[in-house]
Amino acid sequence: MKPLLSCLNGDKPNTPPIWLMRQAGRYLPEYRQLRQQAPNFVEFCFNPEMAAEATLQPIRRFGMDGAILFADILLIPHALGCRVRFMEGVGPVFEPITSADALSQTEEWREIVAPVGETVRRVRAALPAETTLIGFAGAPWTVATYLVEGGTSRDHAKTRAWAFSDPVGFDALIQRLVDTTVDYLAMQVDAGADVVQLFDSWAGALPADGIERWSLAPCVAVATRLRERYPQLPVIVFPRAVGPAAAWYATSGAFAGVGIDSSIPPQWAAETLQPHCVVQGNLDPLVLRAGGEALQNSAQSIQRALQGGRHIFNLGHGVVPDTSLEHVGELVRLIRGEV
Ligand code: 1CP
Repeated sequence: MKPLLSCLNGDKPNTPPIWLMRQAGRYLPEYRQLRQQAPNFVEFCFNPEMAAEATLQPIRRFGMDGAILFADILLIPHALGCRVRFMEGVGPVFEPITSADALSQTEEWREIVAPVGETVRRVRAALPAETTLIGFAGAPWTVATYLVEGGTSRDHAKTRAWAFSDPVGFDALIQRLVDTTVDYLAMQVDAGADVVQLFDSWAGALPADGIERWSLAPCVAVATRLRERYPQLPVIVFPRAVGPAAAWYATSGAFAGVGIDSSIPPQWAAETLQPHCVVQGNLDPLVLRAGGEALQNSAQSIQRALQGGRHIFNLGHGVVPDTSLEHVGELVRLIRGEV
């Protein structure tokens, strides 16, 4: 029995299953040590032995209900010929693109991402029977922002300018990313992923009609096409910072779960989203970092607000690097009623 998978498939367990976005990564000393052994982050992600080890590290230490594949949302554009470099203290860097033609039209990308499939197979073989394996990809809009801006950006102004002034040209880029993402996630499912999540981290940068066209519609397209191939596959979507538009994702029928960021009132999510799908979230990562009473109060009030329906406990965004290991362990025990 896998509680997280069963919950997405319709069960309502007494305590919510728990996993944390960015549960693998720099707050773990064993991750920092492993990371030093790779020449750069891309090679680390494409090394199945190392990536499988990074996936398993938080499970060994804390026993979360879900293991998220160790990879990155930017491996897809990288494999499509837009090479990414992860620079210390800067983040990901690309040569900015201005046309969908910048992406390679060949099938070579499949070979480039094949090591990610091998990582999934290794993790699958090593995971405890009760742990759900979560595959993932970036949502087309969020991936597009990195390509158009050339990296991380605060306001995504270039991407929005392109989308608003040349919507048809921008749609071609989104469409190409939809097609590739479907096949990339199918590869992860074939290798053993139980569930997949789409990260739309920058969906909240769009105006409401833009959310509908460039975040919701492409995410629904990816999920629908995946479920044509795998009718039982649960797809979770995380449209960060979209506010009440989160309801569109929940009522679309395409997703088994919707992840909510910390700004969404859990009570609102219980009333508006939970009748349609599982709600995943939404403890503020900085509350986890703070620990103590703030952590206990906040985690319990989220759990209480969402306990009438199906809930997967998670953060509202990723674990921050200077989070204490004790706080993560305490959160897992707290949610399971062990403290
Ligand atoms: O080791 C290092 O120093 C690199 C830090 C790091 C890690 C641990 C990056 C660079 N990516 C990852 C792994 C990763 N990324 C995972 C698997 C591990 C896990 O979740 O436990 C996942 C699911 C992601 C997803 C990801 N990458 C997102 C979506 C989630 C989110 O945080 O919003 C995004 C936006 C990225 C892009 C990315 N990767 C890395 C950086 C520094 C960035 C840019 C982030 C930004 O623009 O703020």
